[in-house]
Amino acid sequence: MLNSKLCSLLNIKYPIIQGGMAWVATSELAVAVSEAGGIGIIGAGNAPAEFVRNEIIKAKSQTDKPFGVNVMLLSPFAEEVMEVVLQEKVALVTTGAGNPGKYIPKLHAQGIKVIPVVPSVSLAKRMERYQADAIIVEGTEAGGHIGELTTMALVPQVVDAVSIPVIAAGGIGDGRGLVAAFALGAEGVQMGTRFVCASECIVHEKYKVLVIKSKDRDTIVSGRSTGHPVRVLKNKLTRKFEKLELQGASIEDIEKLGSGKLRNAVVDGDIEYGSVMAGQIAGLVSKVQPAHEIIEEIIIQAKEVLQLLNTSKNNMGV
Ligand code: TUI
Repeated sequence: MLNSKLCSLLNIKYPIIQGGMAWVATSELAVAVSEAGGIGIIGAGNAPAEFVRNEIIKAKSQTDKPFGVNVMLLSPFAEEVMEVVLQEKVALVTTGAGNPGKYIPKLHAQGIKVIPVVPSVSLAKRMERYQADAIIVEGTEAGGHIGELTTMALVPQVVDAVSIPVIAAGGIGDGRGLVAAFALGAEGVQMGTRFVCASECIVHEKYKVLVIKSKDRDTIVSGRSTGHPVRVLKNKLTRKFEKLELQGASIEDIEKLGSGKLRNAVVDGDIEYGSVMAGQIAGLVSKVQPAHEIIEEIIIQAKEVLQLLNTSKNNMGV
């Protein structure tokens, strides 16, 4: 089961994609995940194209394994970043926060696989029509910019609606989540929050500690009123956001409070007034460990769960 269509599509050992988190997912993390048998992703976020090129060159110098780049389509540099990934011919492009349809023919012409992240059935179907190689279906449990539906409800609906491989994301952090995703019809998972706490991840130590300390109800969605809802860990910034949104502040004022705040948390370790993006699974993340250990642990647990489900004691009376 674990050797799925996603593994053959991307030429990887395990069906695990690392989330392309802005500022967080640098070449260091991407290389570590790809070396461990998943596929690492460099998150372009709002970074200028030459910054992304440099990260790609760094990753190429450190691994022969395939890796990808996530292009955040709300970025003012999205067009230029696409040019860079075309020139550098990375193995995979994932996209977030928009419709990458117009870029797909050019990416395919360079042999680059394209896997958009979508939050709904209609977008998944549209991406299939645009010839996407697979689709990452992200539930609202995820960290960062999110849609409304849960992974549990959305994944099987997308699986029924498209023929391309579906990868589940949002709320997945261990082997149980991996098996659950396959039960819903997925061919793989994307995980972000668990990899935030990889030793190789460059986020500030304080960010990792906050994720590790956090419990089930410690994330909140801010920015619903701006049309860009973002899941983050609760802190002084989110309390300020809540107040502003309650007071009916303008979208411009609220966006001003949000912009640049992710960098403050990730790079400077400002976990009080920075934006500490994380998914609902943060409460499950208990330690910092190397990416290869995270992946091995998940695969071992997934195999144990599968075995357990196969035993007669647990056959749900059938
Ligand atoms: O993109 C993400 N997660 C992100 S991007 C990000 S950076 C950012 N920061 C502040 C505000 C906005 C972005 C942090 N986290 N996940 C994938 C994802 N894509 N979730 C939802 C979507 C999405 C939404 C609308 C994909 C396509 C879409 O299409 C709309 C349309 O029809 O064009």
